[in-house]
Amino acid sequence: MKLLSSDIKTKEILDWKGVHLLNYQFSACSMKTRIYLNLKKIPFTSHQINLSTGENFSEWFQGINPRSLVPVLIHDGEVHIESNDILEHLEGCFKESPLIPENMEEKVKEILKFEDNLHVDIRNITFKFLVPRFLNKGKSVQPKAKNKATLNGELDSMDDVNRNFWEQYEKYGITDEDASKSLIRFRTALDDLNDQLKDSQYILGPELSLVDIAWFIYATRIQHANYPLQRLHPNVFGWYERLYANNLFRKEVRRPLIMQFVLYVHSLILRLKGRSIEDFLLDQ
Ligand SMILES: N[C@@H](CCC(=O)N[C@@H](CS)C(=O)NCC(=O)O)C(=O)O
Repeated sequence: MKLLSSDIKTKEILDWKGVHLLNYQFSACSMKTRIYLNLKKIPFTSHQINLSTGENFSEWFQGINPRSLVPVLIHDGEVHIESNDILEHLEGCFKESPLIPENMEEKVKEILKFEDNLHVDIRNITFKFLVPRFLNKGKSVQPKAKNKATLNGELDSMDDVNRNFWEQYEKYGITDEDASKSLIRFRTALDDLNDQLKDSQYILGPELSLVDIAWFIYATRIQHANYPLQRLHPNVFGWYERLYANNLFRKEVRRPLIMQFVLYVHSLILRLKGRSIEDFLLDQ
């Protein structure tokens, strides 16, 4: 999705030349775009927007993406949001080593749409089973600027969605009901993927595509949340391991040791309390 320059309040970025990615090291959608840029060998400048401190709610950032989400691509002064749209836009500009197999444009679009619809589910799973609530306590969801954000000159219906998510999360966390629904949706999608990968090296056949990059990120995240991918979907696990062997994938999903340690302790606590992802799966 390309934004109109008249909707951009942070005007300075309209002069930026080349490829710039506003992203956060540990955001799933950001990882997706970084892996893509690595694989395509597209030189880019990375600008970190720290989601854990709420930098995405700053006036500067919201003047670029009113939805307050990363990643954002700034390509020769044009602003593109939505990670899958960003990949498709870049694929249209950088034709070498294509990552959309010939005559598969529609199929790729369809799968990416499906993947995007699961984003709320991966978020529920992440904040229920992976990230402890106290880690989000320092996040400052700043009050909305008075003048409403516009997209394509119209009020954006997604404008307050992210802000509302954090307000609800602060009060109630992720409810058991929402977490269970999200787990079922993911398990069903992974079952289908497992069938697709039975006799195939990549999701769409013998060639690596955008769809593999997108699903690699989900497979990483759900395993970090201790989902038993190998046991429940062995073909997906095999495919994941093949991609993970490639450093261009692996380096973007790496987590510092201290973070691994904190998340490990949290996972032990969940297990002791009978609140782990495995416990929820048993109840389904
Ligand atoms: N559909 C969007 C989703 C973007 C999204 O939700 N990004 C997350 C990180 S993966 C974010 O910026 N969250 C902001 C926050 O946590 O406040 C896309 O694919 O780009």
